[in-house]
Order: sequence, then C-alpha cells, then structure tokens
Amino acid sequence: VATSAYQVEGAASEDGRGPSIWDHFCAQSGTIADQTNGNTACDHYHRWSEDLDLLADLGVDAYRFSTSWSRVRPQGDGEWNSKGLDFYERLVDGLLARGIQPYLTLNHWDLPQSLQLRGGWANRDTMQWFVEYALGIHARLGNRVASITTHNEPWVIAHLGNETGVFAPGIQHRATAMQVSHHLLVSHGLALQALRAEGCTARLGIVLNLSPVHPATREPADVEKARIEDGRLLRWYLDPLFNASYPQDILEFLGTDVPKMLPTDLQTVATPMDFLGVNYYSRQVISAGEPWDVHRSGRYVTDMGWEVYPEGLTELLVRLKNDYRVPPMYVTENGGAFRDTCVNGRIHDVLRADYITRHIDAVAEAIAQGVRMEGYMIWSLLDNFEWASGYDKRFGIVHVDYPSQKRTPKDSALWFRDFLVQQKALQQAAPPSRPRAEHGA
Ligand code: IFM
Repeated sequence: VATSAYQVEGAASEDGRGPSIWDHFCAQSGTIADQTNGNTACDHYHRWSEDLDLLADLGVDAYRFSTSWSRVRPQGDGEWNSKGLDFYERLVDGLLARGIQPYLTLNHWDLPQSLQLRGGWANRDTMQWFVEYALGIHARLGNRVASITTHNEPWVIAHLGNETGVFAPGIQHRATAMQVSHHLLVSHGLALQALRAEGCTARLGIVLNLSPVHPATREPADVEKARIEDGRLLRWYLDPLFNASYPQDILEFLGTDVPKMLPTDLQTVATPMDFLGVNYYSRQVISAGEPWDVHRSGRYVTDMGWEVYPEGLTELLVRLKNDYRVPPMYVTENGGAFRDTCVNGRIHDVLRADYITRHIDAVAEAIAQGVRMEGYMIWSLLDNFEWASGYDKRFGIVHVDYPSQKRTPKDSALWFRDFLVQQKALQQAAPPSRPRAEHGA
C-alpha cells in the first residue's frame, strides 16, 4: 500500500519543516475544493507508529511513502534539518522492525517553496539541488530502503502544476510546463547516476501515471487528437527514458514550446533503471468534439468521475513490454475514491474491494501475457488530503475520522488482509515456477 508525505503527515510547521509549494498553493483562495490544506492531514507525523501497526495487521510486505524535501532541507538548499531526517529514520526502522520493506519516493510534488521562488523546476539549477537532496536522504536511509523512486508522476507536476495550473504551483504556461518536464526527467537520470556512484543498494526507478488513450470514435479528428494525447501523456516520458529521444510528432506539435536542452541531456534521462512504477486508475477517451461522457460505456464510475476500466491496465502493461525495453514493473498506485457507507461501525466499501480485485486480476492477465511484474500497491492506506479535491474524496482502505483521527479498516482492508494470507499460503504450498526477475534492468 502507498501514501505520500503532504497527503498524510500534517505537522506542517513543526520541528523545523519549511513551506512547500503545496502549503503556498492551498493558502490561495479558490485552489482547493473544500478550502482545506495539509496542515494536519492524517497527523501521521505523530501517529506513524499506530499507522505502521495498521500495515503489520494488514500483512503487507511493502509500504510506499515519500519524504518531504522541505522537512529535511527546509529551504531546498542550505541547512539540513536533523529532526526531519530523524522522523524518516524512525519510520524506516519501524517498517523494518515489522518486516515491511520501505519503498521511498523523493519527490511526490512538494517542492520547497523557496526553490519555487527561484524558478522551481523550470530553473535548471533545481536539478542539482534535487541531486543533493537525493544524496542527503541516501546518506541517512539509503542502505535500509528497498527502493528509491526519484519522481512521482512528472506529467502531473508539469501539466497540472504548470500548464493548466489546477495543482501547485498554479502556473498556466505551456512552455514552462515542458521545461519543467524536461528538468524532471534529466534530474531523474542525474540522481540515479549520483546514487549509484555512492554505492546505493536500493533499487532505483521512476513512477509514471499512465493510461491507454482511446479515440471516442474512428473519425480522423478523434484519432488524431488521441494520438497527440497519447504522445503527451505516455511517449513524452517513455521515449526519453528508454530511447533517449522525444517523440517527433510531439516536438512538432509543441513548436516553440519545445524545452531548451543540452546535447547530453537525453542520454542522462535514459540512465538504466532497476524498475518502472506505473500508477493506473482509468483509461482516457478522447473526442475532438463534445467531451466523452464517462457514463456512456455503462461501467461504474468512481467518486472522482473516473470510469472503472480494469482491462486498460492489462492493455497498458502489455504495451509497455512490447514497445519499450522496460525493466521489471510495479503497479505503484491503483485504487478508487468512493462514497463509503458506515453501518454499526463497519465501513462497507463494496465498490472499492471490487475495483481492487478486478485490477489485481488485470495484472495477473498481464503476467500471463509475459509481462514481468514485481508488485502491486493500493492507493491508499489511509483516506487523506486529495490535493485540489481536499478531504472530500476518500481513497483509503482505512477510514480516517479527521476530527478524532480515529482509523477504522474498511471492508476492503479486511478483504485485502485475507487475500494476502491466502496468497502467502498458496505460494508456500506451491512455489511459483516462474523465475523471479533479476535485479537490474
Ligand atoms: O492522490 C493521488 C496521488 O498523490 C498521486 N496519484 C493519484 C492519486 C489519486 O488522485
């Protein structure tokens, strides 16, 4: 299961943490649906031990979390904050003590605000500050974590943060967004090289948000628009990571908004990875005319308005295997926001359990079709701060009553716990004949 720092930790101005772009963004009026912020969130900064016990009760063997850059280095560069580093050390040691592997993400969107004031990810210098941050985390935790992800969902940071501006830092400028995407990709490669030079033993990779992109009809206008969307969402990230090039059709589409780059940048982006993380929620259906009505396919839709389309996950994973030389992959996020019903203290989230079951089956189908999968993680352990949607949208398999901070495992969590027990028993009875993928790309 997975979480991220800003969405769960709270303690926004405690123990020396500096402000991030999300603190700043939430303080602007009209940015967050319910006018909330991550100041308290799930108070995980104080309740981490209780939350790790929840993980142990669930029986999961891996926990994906992120470190907050502004908690460990409040200005982004300059002084380090030992209290922030101590927190993550307690967390990692607490996971290991419970037999749970730590999967650490360095950048789950919460750039220090003082770096944004210097241009944020559009400033080439931010890449070097990111490498320093990666090395600082590695020095304290690197030999104890199973994996390190550089960036979570660079498309979201670039596109939603800097092109449409619906996420922090709230910029609406396509050329800036494309420069941001380029610097995120290059800084990923630079961080991998620097971590390896330090002898890092954790598996290294990146996490992308990916969806199959389908045209609404076979009309040429829909097909063409879907191709561009596919290029911007998938190929813009996958082509440089695996082929050291940007897709030609998207370079042409962008015209003067193509990012500035140095001749060696794309080779840096293509530094080999140990794994690729895939976050999957739904497919995209693209229409050149009226927007596609998500209810049209007759499937159920989550509280985010996202169509439940599990076969899209199989389609996506098989495409990644066929089109790119991908390393072993993880589904690093998958799950749904639903309106949960509470009866006599039990939370009956039937749709969430159904969603998760169908997507686990979709991963199994991809494995049957020859895809190397190393893991599957539910988004999310806890109900938490869902960015611009605030606290209204609940993704957790564990319910959080925000006023009391009481945690209650939902039916989906109880189902998942039983499922894991069953899977472990089956594995012990008959070890899989499929050889485990080797470490390394
Ligand atoms: O909550 C987010 C997460 O931070 C990144 N991936 C998508 C999730 C659901 O919107």
